[in-house]
Amino acid sequence: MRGRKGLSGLSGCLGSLGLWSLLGWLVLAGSVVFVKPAAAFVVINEFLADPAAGLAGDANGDGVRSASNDEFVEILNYGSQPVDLTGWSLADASAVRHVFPSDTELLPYQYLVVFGGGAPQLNGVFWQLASTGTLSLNNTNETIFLRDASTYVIDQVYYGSEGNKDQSLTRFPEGTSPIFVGHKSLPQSAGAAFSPGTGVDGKPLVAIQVEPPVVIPVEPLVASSVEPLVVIPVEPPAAAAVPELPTLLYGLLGALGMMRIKRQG
Ligand SMILES: [Ca+2]
Ligand SMILES: [Ca+2]
Ligand SMILES: [Ca+2]
Repeated sequence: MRGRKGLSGLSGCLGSLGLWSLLGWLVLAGSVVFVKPAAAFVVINEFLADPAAGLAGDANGDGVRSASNDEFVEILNYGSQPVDLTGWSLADASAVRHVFPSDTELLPYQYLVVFGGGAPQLNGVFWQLASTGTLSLNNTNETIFLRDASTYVIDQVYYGSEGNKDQSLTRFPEGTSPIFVGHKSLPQSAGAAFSPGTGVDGKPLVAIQVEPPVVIPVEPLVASSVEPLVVIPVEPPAAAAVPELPTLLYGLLGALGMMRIKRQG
């Protein structure tokens, strides 16, 4: 059973994320100890192991407080791509408690909360009920695993006595913080003990807006006008004045006459 479903379509693209869990690191902060994969985009973001007594513990909003049905695990896609969670699972230290049904797609910056059971009444929240009928989260000393369809551990959280405080534990900043803190301890919660399917402040997570690159229009190349070549008329070289034939003959005869006069002299 599930609530508002994510858009279906794109298939999963983060199957290899499990490899990153090998890079997991251990952080001791306050008294909360947990292990987080180095760069997972889908994370366990919040969980409630110990619903408070009375309606204060009615996390799923169905008007009934249940120590088991009101337990929840909230996961968050902090990446920029949709993730197909089909076949992924949530488990505690003992057993798999929930297998995400087919067509479970988590959009960027979208939350999905899995409740132990009940009949959730939460407007606009993407929720599912534990497929095994229970999450069975110990209030103390428990580990929660999120695995992909290939059973690689995508994220895991260990907690001790912090889980037994009538409130959820949540990452803050959400999605990225390496530590979990008590939900009520955050000013943004305004005293709320949990925020299944929303941010600590009860609102959707505001995605980091990435400005699209500014495209500078490129003016089409304008062919530069080329002046036609100016052809300078070249005067043909003036032919050397050639004496006319009669002039040549007279000149030649004259030269012969001079030669004869010189011999006679
Ligand atoms: Ca419990
Ligand atoms: Ca309830
Ligand atoms: Ca939350």
